[in-house]
Amino acid sequence: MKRSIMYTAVIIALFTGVPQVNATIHTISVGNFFFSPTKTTVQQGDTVRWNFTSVTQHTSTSDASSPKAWDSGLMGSGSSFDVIFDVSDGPGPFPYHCTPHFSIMKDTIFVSMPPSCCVARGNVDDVVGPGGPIDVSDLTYLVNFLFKGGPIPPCEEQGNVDSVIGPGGPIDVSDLTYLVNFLFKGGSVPLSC
Ligand SMILES: [Cu+2]
Repeated sequence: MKRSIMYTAVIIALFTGVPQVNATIHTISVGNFFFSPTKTTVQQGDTVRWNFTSVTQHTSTSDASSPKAWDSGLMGSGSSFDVIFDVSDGPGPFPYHCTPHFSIMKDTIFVSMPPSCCVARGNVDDVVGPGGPIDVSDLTYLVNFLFKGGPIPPCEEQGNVDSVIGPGGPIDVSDLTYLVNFLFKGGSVPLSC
């Protein structure tokens, strides 16, 4: 009984008062008849913001082949439109265009994936390894990411505690459950990278 009360207290503590880190905002100007800069590369969790600068209206609209769909609709000078490229969107690339000027206004957003970063699954907050401990700070990081809009794990695979699917596998509540079981309930060690 005592153990489960302590466990509950830890979880409640984790849901409150964890500081957050803001992701980067990448700005792209939309003029007559261009996007600038083009071929922007972002990190997972970053925002791309299109600032429309011309009186003539344009759009930022994902191509049919883009793994993520968005459409700003027609926007004129002074308007802006944001898209967040999240872990669940995968690595892309994400081609897009301006609907009325699709033949001349084209661009692509790239999302960089951390390459072969995995030291130990469950070591969610640490890319400095090997030997970094799997501890409560990893649990805190994962809760913050999943429920509080916190930063993505520095190595996605390490946040993917219960999976051997590798980069692109989802980080979800089952990973949190696996980590809680390991840390507090004598559950299995997180799977190998
Ligand atoms: Cu246009």
